[in-house]
Amino acid sequence: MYREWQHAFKMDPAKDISDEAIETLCDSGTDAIIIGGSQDITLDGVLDMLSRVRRYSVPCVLEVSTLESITPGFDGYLIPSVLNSTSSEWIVGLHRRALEQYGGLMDWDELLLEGYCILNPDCTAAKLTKADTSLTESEVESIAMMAGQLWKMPVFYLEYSGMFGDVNVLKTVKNALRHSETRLFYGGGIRTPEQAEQVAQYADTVIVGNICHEDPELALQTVQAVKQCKNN
Ligand code: 1GP
Repeated sequence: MYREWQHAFKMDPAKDISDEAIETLCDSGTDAIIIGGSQDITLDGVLDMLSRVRRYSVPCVLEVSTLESITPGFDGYLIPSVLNSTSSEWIVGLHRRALEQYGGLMDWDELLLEGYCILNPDCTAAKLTKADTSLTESEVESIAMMAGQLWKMPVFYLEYSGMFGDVNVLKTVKNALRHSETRLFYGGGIRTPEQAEQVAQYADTVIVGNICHEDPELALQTVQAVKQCKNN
């Protein structure tokens, strides 16, 4: 189903959001709600948000960041691997340990591997995963080729969490993935419909996060901006 996503909201279970805002965003015409975050993610927080989003028909997936917060009930599970991490822990380490524990119980069809490249040095995810954010554009291009052509990952996620990214880098990544089946996800700092539209020209899926919590009405406008750009 992820192959059809043009727009998704990412809601952080550790951040406040009202029931009205959840209703507005779930009924907005977005293609999916991703529940995920990188700090203070608890099972209680995930369950609370899942139950509030589940009232609506929009697909709801969990982006797994800690083993303790995994719970059944989602339409799917996104598994990040941070390709520009300087620690193998965030590329394959946690994954291996998860499988040692849960490998026998997995429904493999529900899982989606995301090859992340995190480029905002100030974001929590970059610090946590020890990402090398000093990469040149051509180094990012090589990582995208590795994910797309060599490893044939289903998703390459260009992540600028909290900061609007470099559209030239996005364009280069799109080009690097052109001969692969890999879908390009972009997320980071989208605060206006114009920014959403700019990114939608290159990213297959545009992900809007923080602003869901800060200004849901503005977040809502990004759906139409992306849909219009994609359907023109
Ligand atoms: C975060 O890519 C998402 O993982 C979205 O980023 O919160 O900056 O919109 P923002």
